Amino acid sequence: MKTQKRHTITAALPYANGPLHLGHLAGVYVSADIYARFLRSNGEDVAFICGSDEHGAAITLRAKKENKSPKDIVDEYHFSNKNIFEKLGISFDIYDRTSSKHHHETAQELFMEMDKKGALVKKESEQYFDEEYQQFLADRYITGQCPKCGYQDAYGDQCEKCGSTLSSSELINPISTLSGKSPQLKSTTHWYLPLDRHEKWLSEWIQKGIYNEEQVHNPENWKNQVVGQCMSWIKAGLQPRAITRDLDWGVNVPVKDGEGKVLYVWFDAPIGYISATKKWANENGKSWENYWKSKDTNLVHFLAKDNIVFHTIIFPAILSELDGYILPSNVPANEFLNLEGQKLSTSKNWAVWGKDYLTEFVNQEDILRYVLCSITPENKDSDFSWKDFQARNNNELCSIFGNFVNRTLVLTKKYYNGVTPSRNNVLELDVELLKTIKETPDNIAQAVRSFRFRDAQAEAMKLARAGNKYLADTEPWKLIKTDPERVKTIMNISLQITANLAIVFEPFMPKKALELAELLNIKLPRWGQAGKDQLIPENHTINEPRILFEKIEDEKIKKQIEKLKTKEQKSNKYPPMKEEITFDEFSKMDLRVGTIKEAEKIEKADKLLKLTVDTGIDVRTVVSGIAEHFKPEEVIGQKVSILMNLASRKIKGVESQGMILMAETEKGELAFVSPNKEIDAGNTIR
Ligand code: B3M
Ligand code: ZN
Repeated sequence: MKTQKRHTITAALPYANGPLHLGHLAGVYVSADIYARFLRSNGEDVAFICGSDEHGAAITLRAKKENKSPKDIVDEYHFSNKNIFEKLGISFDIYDRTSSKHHHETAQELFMEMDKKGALVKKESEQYFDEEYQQFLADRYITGQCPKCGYQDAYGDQCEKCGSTLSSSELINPISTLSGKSPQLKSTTHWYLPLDRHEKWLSEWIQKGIYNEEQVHNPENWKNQVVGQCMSWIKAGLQPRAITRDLDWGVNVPVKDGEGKVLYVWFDAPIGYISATKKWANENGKSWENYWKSKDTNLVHFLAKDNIVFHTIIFPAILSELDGYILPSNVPANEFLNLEGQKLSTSKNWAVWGKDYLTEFVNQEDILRYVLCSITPENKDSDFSWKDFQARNNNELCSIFGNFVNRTLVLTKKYYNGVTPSRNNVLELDVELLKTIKETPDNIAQAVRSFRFRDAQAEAMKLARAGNKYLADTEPWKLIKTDPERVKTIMNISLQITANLAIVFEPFMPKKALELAELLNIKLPRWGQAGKDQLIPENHTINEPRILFEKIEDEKIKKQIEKLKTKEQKSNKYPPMKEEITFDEFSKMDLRVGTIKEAEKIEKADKLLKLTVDTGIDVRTVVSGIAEHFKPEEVIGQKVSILMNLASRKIKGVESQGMILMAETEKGELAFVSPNKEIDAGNTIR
């Protein structure tokens, strides 16, 4: 395989609608960073591109929920996520944003280029429209019953219960999440990417690596699960895909009839890679086109498995219609990371947040990188557990790597006042070790280039292990009395291993690598120097020894596990607490004791009872969603708590005045909230 010297490396743009957790880091960014750092260290030309994905319904929904503007949301998370990446040493050359002007311009330009050459199809179709909000509803703005499994709260694009991909027109009883009412179908125009036209070449490209009659990648280097996902899409038949939306947040559609519409987020987001490259190139005196239009460039997209088809089918189809763009040579998607055996979930707060880690494990960023790399879900889902985290730190980083380095530095200091001793006659054992030093970088390089980051790091660790064993076997602390000449050789070789460890661990633990170089009093050498056994010359003086890795105590791990457990209880059992309100806000509610006088079913409404309630000051009708729990005759005479001054509303044609309070268990069972001694209707509750 020809080794390319120029690389465009992209990492999926995180949505700026929430904080980063370990799943994001292990799934995408740690792998991508190792790859980028390795290539840079090897002197290759790298553009490592990322940024915030700031469009789409994910953002506008979050904004609505928090009563903020989309701009507020993306500003908040853009900067906080950027900061987390920086602290973890993820070495993006640029961390851009898709809400920026230059991105909008690039996305519009490329859309127009495609539109002009007839690569898009304009089509009218019926879409759901919310009359009250005067707005067409993007998929995520519609919920309803899943036609496949019956789940009540499926989204317009997907059912989270059974995982089916849906279109909003398939939902049974669709409801607008804006008004809570059922939306109407209304006709609207959109632009489509006719994926059906691309099916044939995409299939050739994915399966055989052939594009434009040329072999551009070797399909054997692609992960099975990536090829598998692509082919199952292709086999199902590719359909035209709408690339515009009726929304007011996003990149405006820059052509006639485009008013009030924006580009679909999955159209503009990958173009974000291009606009970010342009910005970076401009600012650094480079030509962006070299990174996107040169056949000598190796384009690699890093992402997790839920983003595969966007990067292997949709974005390539877009690129193929644009002038001169290359396609990715690989899309080494990772699977998912679980947490303590359970699926990570942002909404259930079942996650370890990057921000929390950084504040609770100060100066231990590289430990996280090391552990996440060790458990990267490269070919199947994997699991993060705090116990395992602790074990990898204590048993591998401290007891092997740290122990070896520390002994080497301390003994050098003690025996030679920190001055590197000479190497004299070399024994069989030493020769073996020198061979390991020499072979290690090539083994790592090979693994990194084939996206086997776990293996790569394990290879680097093997060298530390070999060094540690060398000292344990030769016991220089004993030999120093009987054979001081031999000890010189041993310590010299140990220092060479230490220097090599600094180089080969740089892609994995960049801060520790620098610290190590500092301890050795050398400038961290580049990859090209790795494998050499004269990196530390005779008579070179090292710095004062210091411990490189600290043990993590049980107490600290216990705290983390407990923190997760409370999260679990909170998220699974009871809904989260609502926002704080003032006493004045509370006292606006007129709550009283009432007595149910009559009850009857409401036609065509399985859940509702029509109740006649004596409130002491009047007799009124209240519609209540309790019919699945109580028969009408069961509730007559029941004392209840009633919210009197709730604005009246029509429910299934019946005017309802007020609301009966019910206690609800986590299983959905209902109980009346009523006074525990005889109290007349009309008395207040406060
Ligand atoms: N914003 C990431 C996600 O699905 C999505 C990636 C865009 S990459 C162009 O969480
Ligand atoms: Zn379903």
